[in-house]
This record gives sequence, C-alpha cells and structure tokens, in this order.
Amino acid sequence: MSSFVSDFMAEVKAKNPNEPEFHQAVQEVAESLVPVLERHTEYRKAKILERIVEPERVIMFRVPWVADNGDVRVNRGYRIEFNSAIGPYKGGLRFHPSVTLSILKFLGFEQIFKNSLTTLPMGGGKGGSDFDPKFKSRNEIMRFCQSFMTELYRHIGANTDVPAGDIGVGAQEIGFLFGQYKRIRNVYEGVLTGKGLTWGGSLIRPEATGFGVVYFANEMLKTRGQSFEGKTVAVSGFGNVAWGATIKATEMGAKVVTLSGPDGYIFDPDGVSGEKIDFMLELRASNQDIVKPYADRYGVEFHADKHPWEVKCDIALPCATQNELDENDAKALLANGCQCVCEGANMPSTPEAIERFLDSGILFGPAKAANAGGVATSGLEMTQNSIRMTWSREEVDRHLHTIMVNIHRSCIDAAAAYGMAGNYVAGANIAGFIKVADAMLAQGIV
Ligand code: NDP
Ligand code: 2IT
Repeated sequence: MSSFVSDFMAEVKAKNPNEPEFHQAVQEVAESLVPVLERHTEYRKAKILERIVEPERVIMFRVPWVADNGDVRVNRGYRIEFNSAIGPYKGGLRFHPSVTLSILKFLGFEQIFKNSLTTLPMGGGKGGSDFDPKFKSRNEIMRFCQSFMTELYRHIGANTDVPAGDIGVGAQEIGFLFGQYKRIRNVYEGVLTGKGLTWGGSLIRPEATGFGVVYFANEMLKTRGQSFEGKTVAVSGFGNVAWGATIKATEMGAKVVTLSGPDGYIFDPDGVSGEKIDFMLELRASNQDIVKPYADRYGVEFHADKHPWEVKCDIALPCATQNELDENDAKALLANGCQCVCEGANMPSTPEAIERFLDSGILFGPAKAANAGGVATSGLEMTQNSIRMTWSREEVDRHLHTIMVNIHRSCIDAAAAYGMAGNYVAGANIAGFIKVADAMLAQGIV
C-alpha cells in the first residue's frame, strides 16, 4: 500500500487538473485512510475511495443580474452534489470572488465526512458563486440572489439538497434565496437552513459553528486536564464563525486578543468582550470586509497585511478561510508556547503547518470535526422544520454540545483503533469515512 496514495493522487490530479485545493483535501483523507483500506479489502474491492472522490453531480450555471446603475453583470453559479449515501446533500453556499470549481469541490468533499461525523442523516454538498458582495447595495444582492435561485431551485429540495450559508452568505442572503424558491415552487419547506427565526430558522444556528469549535477545543483541553479558563486566545476572521467562537471562548473564561480581516489584524490586550463582540456584527454587515475600524474605535493596535499568528497565545482558532495559516505561522505559534489549535474555518492550515502541529504533540483539532457544529445545527433546524416545532435555546445548545462531545469521542476512538492515538486528523477522516463507506457498500455500485 506504500505507493497507493501517490498512484491514487496521480489519477485524481490527471482527472481533475487545475484544482489544487481539491487535491489538497483529497490527499489528506487518502493518507489517513491507508490503514483502513489495508484492513478492509471490501472497501478496496468496491472502489469506495475512487467513487467517493467523484461528485455525484456538478451543476454550473449562468447568473445574470442588473446593477443599480443599469449595467448587466454575469456571474457563475455552482452546486456540487457530492455524496448522498447517508442523506440529502447538505452544505453551504459561498459568495466570494475567489470561488472556483476547485474551492467548492474541496469544500463539498470535506463536507461528506464532516456531516457523517455529526451522526445526523446528511450527505455532502457545497455551492456558491464568484459574485463579490463587497460594496454591493441591498437591492443588488437581492437581485443576484433571485437570479441565482431561478436556476438553483430545480436542483434542490427539502429531501434532495439543502443549502445554507458560508462566506458572504448570511441571514440576509438566505432570506432572498428562500423568498425566490418559495415564489417559484409554491411550497413552504425547509429547503435552506440558516433561516430567520420567524420563518423556520433555529435558535443558536448563527452562533453554532463558533460555539461548536470552542466545545470541541474544550474536550481536547480536558484530555490534558486543562480548560479555557484564564487562557489567551488568538482568533482570525471577524465573520460568523469568529463571532460565535469569540462569544463562547469569552464566556468560558478566556481572553480573545485578536481578530483579522483581509486588511490585517487587530490586537486587543484587554480582550474582545461585551459590546466589542457586538461590533463584529456591524463590521461584517458594513460589507467592506475590513477589520481596521475596530482598532480605530477602541484605540488598539492594527497590524496591516499581517496574520495574527505572531501574537503570543495559548490557543489559536483560525476562523477566516482556507490556507490562512502556513508553516511559518505554525512555527511562530509553537515558539510562542501555543498549546492548542482548533480549526473554525475549512482547511485553514496548510499541510506543512498541520505536520508541524502533529509533530510537536500539541492539541490539533481539524476543521471537519471542529467546525461541524454549524452544519449539525443546520441538521437540527431541518428536524424542527420536519416536526413543525421550534426548540428553546437551551435545547438546541444541549444537542449541539452533545454532538460535539460525541464527535470528539469518535475521533479519539477511530484514531486509537487504527494505531494513531491522539491524532485527531486521522481520527476525523477515518470515523467520517467508515459510516459513508458502509452505506455505499450497502447500496451497491451506484
Ligand atoms: P463570513 O462571511 O461570516 O465571514 C467572512 C470571513 O471571510 C471573514 O472573517 C474574512 O476573514 C473572510 N474573508 C474575507 N476576505 C476573504 C478573502 N479574500 N478570501 C477568503 N476569505 C476572506 O464567513 P463565515 O464566518 O461563515 O466563514 C468563515 C470560515 O468558516 C470559512 O472557511 C467557512 O467555510 C467556514 N465555516 C463556516 C460555517 C458557517 O456555518 N458559516 C460552518 C463551518 C465552517 P479574513 O478577512 O481574515 O480572510
Ligand atoms: O462549512 C460548513 O459546514 C458550512 N458552511 C455550514 C453548512 C450547513 O449546511 O449548515
């Protein structure tokens, strides 16, 4: 099996050229699965890995819309329906100019294993567009969302494919998308998650990803007799995930000293707490995608064009975007005594950075386990829609907490079962894979 990964990756790369992010995500999973494929000849015989890297369906479409000044604009829309072995396709929509097929395939691929880890019946999917919401008016965003849904509606449904938010897609966009779906189909169903509270949404969904990251990190810390109490935390990003993580880390007694944007990072030695956390929502809603106004408002340091990983911290929570933490950042964190890195964003650490973390023996929580609380709470929103009931904040949070504790346990157990005790990367990939692989085996060659 030693050359298995390189042979397999050569094929994946030949078949999917110019998709570096997708290759990166597949390579990590394939490496983790070597001992599983060695032990389970049935997976090899049924070509589960070869099938799982091929999306069941890729939809690409034109999204034309009209700007406020009358200009006609054209963007590209996508939905990757990656795997439906354990449930309807489920995963977010990303609106960002950097969106490509490669980015959405990496996200859709990771989503398969993440959703499997949640224990809820959800397959893997992802979608989005290269549309840039920055500086767009509310009306422009609405017209774009309506045009996007005018094609997407025919491919999705509450039992088929249930999109949600991701970068650039929050409650406002989900509202516009839901309105257009309902108008075209004339059905009121849970076809999207992240909906507003008065029209089918779930309490805690906005906070869920960040809360889940902190719950997962806390479980990791507990294995070493530690907690968030009194710890200094570096957070990157200032969006939905960073916001939820900052609230929960602060609530658990830690001090969050950094936030970041594409313009640089802020360093707040007193901690981002209270109304400063609420200000994060204003920053994001301003649609300018910069974090510097925080430094101007609260009189703290702003470091232009830099990542926060040079700051001394006990815990690092990367919550911005893919490949935002490289090998040099990892070295800086380790040199400064960081004991725990837990990924809020999807694939924020490069493979070289992950290798450093694993070699150093610090606690490292990979995205597909650590940030699964967002999609898990989407699953809870789907449940509430199905039973036509809404649960209290406490009830949703209790489910979310239990799910994160269970995901942590699954990672520990799977890693130990395959001789890699304490390696959460291997544990998450293996535990997420086995459930989907068994479902694929049971359903025949489809
Ligand atoms: P938001 O749209 O709420 O936040 C925007 C974030 O996007 C900012 O923190 C910003 O951080 C980042 N961003 C800005 N400019 C760029 C750029 N040029 N390239 C890439 N990213 C940019 O997004 P979310 O908080 O929802 O998502 C953040 C991460 O968390 C993503 O990796 C997402 O896939 C992941 N995630 C989201 C979930 C959810 O439920 N929303 C669930 C699980 C994972 P910065 O400026 O520092 O780059
Ligand atoms: O990356 C993710 O897990 C998300 N953006 C959330 C997906 C969802 O369906 O809630």
